[in-house]
Amino acid sequence: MESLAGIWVTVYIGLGSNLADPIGQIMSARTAITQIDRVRELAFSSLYHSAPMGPQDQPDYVNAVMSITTDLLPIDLLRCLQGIENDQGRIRKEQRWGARTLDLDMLLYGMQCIELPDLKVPHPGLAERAFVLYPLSEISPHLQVPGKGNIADLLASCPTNELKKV
Ligand code: A4P
Ligand code: MG
Repeated sequence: MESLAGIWVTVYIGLGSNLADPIGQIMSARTAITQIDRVRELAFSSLYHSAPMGPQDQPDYVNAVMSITTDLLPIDLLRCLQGIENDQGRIRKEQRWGARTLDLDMLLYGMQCIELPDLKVPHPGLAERAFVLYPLSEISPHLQVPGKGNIADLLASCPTNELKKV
């Protein structure tokens, strides 16, 4: 695996699950992420129950956000995260935003803006999603989101959507 030759970056990852013991899925994913070579955990938010965004005929989600530091390149880290999704029984269906055992989204990679076919960073939905913004601000209350402004302002204009701490 390539690395950025000693430049360690702070990366934020959104975790979500609404199938097959969501809390257990999130905790297993946390362990798996910390076991990736060249990754160290910095912080992990509370777990939150959230109503589904997208199709409503699916269970509620459990969401959390973690920060890590790594010198993996963004695309290599994405492949590692997708490997963990697959290991935890993720099945990709046609339906957009359908139920899943585990979803790992790369929310931020340092202050970089990335526009690759397979990777958009900051994650495109970040600024509108209560289930991302609340846990993100919990672990990083002064965060600046590239191209979007500071987290406190984003939070102030985002309804809680009945988000509840587990
Ligand atoms: N991709 C591009 N940028 C990224 C990034 N920053 N992080 C590409 C991760 N992946 C990224 O993802 C589809 C493609 O996005 C991948 O091939 C990757 O290369 P996917 O995980 O296969 O599919 P998806 O997650 O269903 O699609 P999408 O559109 O990314 O959905 P989201 O935005 O992840 O939303 N409701 C609640 N309450 N809580 C949730 O967590 N999550 C979703 C999924 C829907 N409703 C939800 C929740
Ligand atoms: Mg996703």
